[in-house]
Amino acid sequence: MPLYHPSEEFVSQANVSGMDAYRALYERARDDPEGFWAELAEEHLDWFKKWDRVLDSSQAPFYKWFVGGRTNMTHNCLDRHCKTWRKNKAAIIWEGEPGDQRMLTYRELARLVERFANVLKNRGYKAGDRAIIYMPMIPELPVAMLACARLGITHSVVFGGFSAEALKTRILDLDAGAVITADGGWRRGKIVPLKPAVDEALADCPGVRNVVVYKRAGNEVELVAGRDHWWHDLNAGADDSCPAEELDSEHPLYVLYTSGTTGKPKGIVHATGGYQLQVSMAMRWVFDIKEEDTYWCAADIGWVTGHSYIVYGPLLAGATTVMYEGAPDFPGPDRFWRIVDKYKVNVFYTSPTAVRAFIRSGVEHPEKHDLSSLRLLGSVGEPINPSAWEWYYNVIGGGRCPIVDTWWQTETGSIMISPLPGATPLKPGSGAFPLPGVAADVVDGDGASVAPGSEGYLVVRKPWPSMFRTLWGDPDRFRQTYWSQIPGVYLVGDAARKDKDGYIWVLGRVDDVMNVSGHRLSTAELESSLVRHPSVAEAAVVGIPDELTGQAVAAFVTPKQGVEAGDDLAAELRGWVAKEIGKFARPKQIRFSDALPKTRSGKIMRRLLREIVTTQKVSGDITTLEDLSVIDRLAAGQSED
Ligand code: 7RM
Repeated sequence: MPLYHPSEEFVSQANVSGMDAYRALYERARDDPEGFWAELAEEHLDWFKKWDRVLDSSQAPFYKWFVGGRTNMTHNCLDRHCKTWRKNKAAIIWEGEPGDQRMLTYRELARLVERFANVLKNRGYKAGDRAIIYMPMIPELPVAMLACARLGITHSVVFGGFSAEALKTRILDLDAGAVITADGGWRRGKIVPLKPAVDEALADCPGVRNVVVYKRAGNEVELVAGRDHWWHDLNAGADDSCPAEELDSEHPLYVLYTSGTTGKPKGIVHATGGYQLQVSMAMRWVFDIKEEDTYWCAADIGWVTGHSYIVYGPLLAGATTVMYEGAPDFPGPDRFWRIVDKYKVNVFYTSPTAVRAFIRSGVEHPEKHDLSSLRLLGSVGEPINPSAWEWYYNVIGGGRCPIVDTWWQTETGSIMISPLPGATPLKPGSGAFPLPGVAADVVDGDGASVAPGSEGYLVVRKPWPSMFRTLWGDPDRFRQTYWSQIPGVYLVGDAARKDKDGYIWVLGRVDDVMNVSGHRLSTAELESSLVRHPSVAEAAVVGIPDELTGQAVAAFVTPKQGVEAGDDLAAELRGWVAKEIGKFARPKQIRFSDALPKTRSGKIMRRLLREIVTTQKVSGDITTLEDLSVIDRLAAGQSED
């Protein structure tokens, strides 16, 4: 396999220049993690009050970082920069799908954030409260997040593609007191309404006292008197300045829901101090961020990638972050390259799913545009196939841009395993090595490191500053799911291989979590949704490899007695899932069968279903199967989307 070395030109300007520099950082962190992180925390962030202790492990796995320290995320993202020449630097360059543009300087962004923080304050919200943010990709989404952070209101962004039902579950789980939303947003030339979903969800959420609605798309909305307010009306009566609350380092900054192995999504809780430090360092080490860079992460802020690398990371770094509202293929498949060319983007971060879609639509689209401003590319969300990597490297990067294949999770908060672009020789498809301060390893079932060349479970052996602190309202599940299989070690849930040179190759999930276009989905969540449909008796769902989306959903459905199974029911179930969870979760394949393969203890054998959808037959062990004839009957009755 060829190694791709960074050019001398790249190495000489890099923040971490050469492998020796990486190794020095890595070893320093390994030998004295607390000293290492403390030094960086002093150098790269402001604190209202310095911490008493760097790390408190006394309640492990409920670790605490920078204990006793006081800080505020928005002070470090905004006020700090506004005291310098950066007050007039572009913080956010935004492009709406219809082609409208906005550019917000650091000072202008600070003004909008402080004003909206006053709106929330005037409505009685304060540190410790929770707010749900359900918005399109417009500048007011980061403004709302930062306004919450300024006051210590823990925010939870719900991806705009989620349905009313998914929104309701999250509002109730968090017991949120406010919802910040918009009338709608633009996607593929159409308005996607958001406010009606909020109305539907709120029918069952009496705890929400105020809904603030930003007018983006102009679609008609109903405002419930006393509860709902236009953003612009409340803003008009609010003051422009609002001091940042001096919050505890461990204050919960946000909760982001992610799929687990049960039907109930997990509320991943992130704290303030450690998170802002590690995210800052990733901007420097991984994205090699420079004062003059135009940086674009093309994710959605509804996922953790957008939290850490569209909003918090770039603003902490004082960088210019690009934000785009709409679909990558609207009005044509070259929209992304048009944006790169127009704003002369230097650092570009996207997902393997997106890269596969670009490959499918053809090289003529990137070739129409001048992409020579690009100097660094990134990938995140799933393993990138080596062939897609090479296409990305050659066609988009012109053979001159290192690719950082960044492995991390909602739980880890920040990038954990990645090449450093001016140091690491690249192997297409591998995330290479752990970042300094990250004790990642590949182990067997007992927690022993595997030999080079072997596969095992990916783990993190030591706490890290941006780690999630708990699961909202469910500390037992936090301990149980992540810290108990191998005592004291964080179990990631991914399988990985360490090769002869120590490069880590992440292979995918070991549990029943699917990854569709970089969106995590649990089988259980989908199955519960299907089974809620009046015609469905039972359902089992597995992920199948998909050229475009990485994985796609295949559903096995047993209809209720007397219900006619066929294309009509399949179409109805797809619509049902779209409404209950979101369009991206719609099953690609639906197979109807009168029974599902189960063990004697009643557990559905998804492994067999996976084999059936991929190979059309079963060759593995079926000795625990209760009814062998089920297998033969399962191949029938498939419906493709
Ligand atoms: C950032 C994010 C996390 C899961 C993770 C992996 C997979 C993410 C990579 C990857 C291989 C990568 N957060 N994953 N990045 N697999 N190489 N570079 O995606 O919580 O939504 O998903 O995604 O399985 O556990 S996430």
